[in-house]
Amino acid sequence: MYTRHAKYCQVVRHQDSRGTRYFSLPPIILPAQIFSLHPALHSEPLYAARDSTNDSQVLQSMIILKQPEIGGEVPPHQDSTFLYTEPPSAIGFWFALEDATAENGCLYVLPRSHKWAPISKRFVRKQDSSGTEFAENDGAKFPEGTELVEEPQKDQQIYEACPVKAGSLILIHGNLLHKSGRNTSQKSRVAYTFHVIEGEGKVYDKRNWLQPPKGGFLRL
Ligand SMILES: O=C(O)CCC(=O)C(=O)O
Repeated sequence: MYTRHAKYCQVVRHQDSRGTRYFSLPPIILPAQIFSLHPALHSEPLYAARDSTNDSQVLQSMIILKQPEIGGEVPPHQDSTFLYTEPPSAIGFWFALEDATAENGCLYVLPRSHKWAPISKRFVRKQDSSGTEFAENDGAKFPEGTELVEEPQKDQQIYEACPVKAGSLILIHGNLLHKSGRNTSQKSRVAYTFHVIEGEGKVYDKRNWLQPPKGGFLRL
């Protein structure tokens, strides 16, 4: 296993003895140190994968298929808006199952936005049970100890493409603004993603649109 680093995310690729380059699908136990020690993470430990004692829990998992020519875009968002804990702790694990390029709809991120972009909204169930809505977030807007690390950079909205090879993993901080483009190519783009939250010392909000099954979320 080796790692490749970028300003805003970290990519891990796996190669087994037969030369295939795909992660096995969960359950996977990721070596936490790989995600926590590199300077690309701005010298702060990546909080959700920091160690195995924080009662990490796996929430939704999805296969996201963008079909050739018609695969749609995903608008800019922050994952902690959708998977809110108090304080925020969500982190996305995004695995490319096929090469992802700017042409077939790879991820785009707003570099360093996790340093200044607060979780100002939350996606919640409506109180009358008639559906879901965005609500103001009156709770913590950054993970514990990382509040207002940088001044807000609202005028810097230049997203960077994150093209990766099949088998790569991109870790997405819950505050990081990211999106993905349309698939305008002849090639499909398939990704597998799931999200992890910390259980210890964090409260998974009862208003969140996604609620745990009986017995709670899967524990890592
Ligand atoms: O795969 C995509 O196109 C978008 C994925 C994404 O935004 C996410 O997993 O949070």
